[in-house]
Amino acid sequence: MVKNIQCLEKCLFLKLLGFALGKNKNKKIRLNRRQLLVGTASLSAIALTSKISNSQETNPNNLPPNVPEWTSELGVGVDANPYGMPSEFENNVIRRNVEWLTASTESSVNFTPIQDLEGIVTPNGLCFERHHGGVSVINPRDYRLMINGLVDREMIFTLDDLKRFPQTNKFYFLECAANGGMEWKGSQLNGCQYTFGMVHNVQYTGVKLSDLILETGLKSKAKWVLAEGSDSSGMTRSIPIEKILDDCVIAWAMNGEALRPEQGYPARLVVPGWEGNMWVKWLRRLEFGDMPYMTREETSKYTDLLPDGKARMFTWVMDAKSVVTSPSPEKSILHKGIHQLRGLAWSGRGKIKRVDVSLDGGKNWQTAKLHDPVMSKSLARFTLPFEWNGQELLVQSRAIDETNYVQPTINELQKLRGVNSIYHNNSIATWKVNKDGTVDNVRLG
Ligand SMILES: Nc1nc2c(c(=O)[nH]1)N[C@H]1C(S)=C(S)[C@@H](COP(=O)(O)O)O[C@H]1N2
Ligand SMILES: [Mo]
Repeated sequence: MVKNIQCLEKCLFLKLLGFALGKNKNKKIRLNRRQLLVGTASLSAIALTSKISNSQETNPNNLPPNVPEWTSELGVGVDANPYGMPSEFENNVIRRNVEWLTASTESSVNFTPIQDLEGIVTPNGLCFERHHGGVSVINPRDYRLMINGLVDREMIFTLDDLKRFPQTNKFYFLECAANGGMEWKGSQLNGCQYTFGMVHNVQYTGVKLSDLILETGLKSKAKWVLAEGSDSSGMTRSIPIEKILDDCVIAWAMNGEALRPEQGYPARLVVPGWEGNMWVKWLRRLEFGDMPYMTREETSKYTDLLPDGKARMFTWVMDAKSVVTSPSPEKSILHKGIHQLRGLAWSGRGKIKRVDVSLDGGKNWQTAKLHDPVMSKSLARFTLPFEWNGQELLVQSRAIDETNYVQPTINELQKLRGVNSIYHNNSIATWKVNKDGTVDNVRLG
């Protein structure tokens, strides 16, 4: 159990790579949809579900000029749903996990169904979850945040204390550093959700740490902060003081309501633009110190083994990245003619400046439309109309952020970092639209 928890993120993906290598000993790793469906129960279940929803037949009695059945009877009353749920016809829009990637459900991950979402806000119930020791259940009356170490006054805050400070309300994306980790060596998972879905974007309400610190005071020697979670995983990370004082937030609400238990109820750390692992949930303590604490999560984990045997560490920022969410492996093209290509782009360094889209595997590029609002360290929505007449397409998107950083190809990334990494794969993905309109995750070159 302990071993499972400790090596999960690495094991998960190594297991997955092993799976691919085992099946393709002498070939380049290139699994197609058919092979994956044969190999995995969870993916076939998804194919089945989408088949069911696609095959729901139209009832001609409900079509004009007839009076549809829902008009001739009373609707459901206001007492039916004290807390509203999506339409029953949207039951395919759910978080999903990959069973054979999962050591145990308590130390696991599921994925946001980004292919089914519009705009830039992730609904609370669809935000991917990543926890190393399950979801803690905390009565907010028993919640305390302790601040100790190199401060003038060590203090303990209740949740109500935190809510009396000036508040901030900002949108930020959170991306797990392992998002797309399975795709380092070759295309593996045939889904937008599985290859890009460890990201969510919500509006956080909370108190800026720079405001909270005015209360405790800070010793001049304080250079680092240890953030500690109160869940069974004892998640701990070191964060440099410059970042803490710049834009870090202790949040108690997301998208207007209290944090969901999965997201760290009643309070979590928000570390805008930096890897998800640092956004400590169920936050119980901040210790100010003069050195990084070198915890497991920043030494053995969340470091990248490079080709020369050295490892990169403290790889905090999430570099610019984008994905076409439709068409995508889950979003086939169903008819010929004009379509709206849709996608998401984000950067941990600031605002997205431009997104380019290619339909021919990167030979020609067009500039997509970026939709307002485009905010710093938040998902941005892009669209591009295109015409499809039954031809094969190789769809790609490339994000450029306000620092002029350009999202790399996988070949460029592998040249720098080799193929042993799990974390920080922000490379351009390729979706191959087949002649029948189905779409596959492929690797070019
Ligand atoms: N206390 C605690 N904080 C945690 C974790 C955890 O297991 N325990 N997981 C981290 C990881 S690896 C990620 S990617 C994000 C996921 O946040 P989410 O579950 O809100 O998507 O939380 C981080 N914070
Ligand atoms: Mo993560």
